[in-house]
Amino acid sequence: MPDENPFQTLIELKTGVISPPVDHVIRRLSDIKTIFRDRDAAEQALTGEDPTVYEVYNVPVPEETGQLQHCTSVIHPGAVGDEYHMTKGHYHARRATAEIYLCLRGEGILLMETEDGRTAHLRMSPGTMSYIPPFWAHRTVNTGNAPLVFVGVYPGNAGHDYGSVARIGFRQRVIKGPDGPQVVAEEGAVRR
Ligand code: S6P
Ligand code: ZN
Repeated sequence: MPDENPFQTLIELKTGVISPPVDHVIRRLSDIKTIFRDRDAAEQALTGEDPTVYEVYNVPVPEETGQLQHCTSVIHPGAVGDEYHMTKGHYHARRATAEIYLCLRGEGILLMETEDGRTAHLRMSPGTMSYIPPFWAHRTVNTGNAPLVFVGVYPGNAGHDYGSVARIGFRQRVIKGPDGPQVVAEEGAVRR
């Protein structure tokens, strides 16, 4: 029997802010500095302010099979050394769960990889709807000068596994090249 009522939220397309107010996660550089390859540049940046790298607005939905989690992510423009601002990146804890990203604003690159070593990336711009299949880790990179704003929708029971990415790292990075953003293979061993 249905025990919930339909409901609706409103996304401000320019900022990604959802109303009425929902769970709001703020990731500052000090929280995620180890994900960038140029640790000196990260420490240098932290001698000044502690910039907000990205924010997530999560509509609260039960973490159960059958539900659909949905949220906006806002990655602020900027770089640490020659590497663009990006998310921590994760696998879903329940690996066999997919996700859709609908880009509302900005320019970016969605990096993906599997535990058996496959890699992929997709460009994001307003209107692109990217499909992250089950079993693919995902990290999003803002390669533009404006906030990268996108909607994510994924199964209610997916959960998040950050530990695997933190241990192993991503096999690809996005850096500033002479002709714009470049996707490069991570140097050296995969584990670090
Ligand atoms: C959740 C979805 C996004 C990310 C968000 C931040 O499954 O993929 O909402 O949570 O973009 O990235 P991260 O890697 O810090 O969770
Ligand atoms: Zn996800």
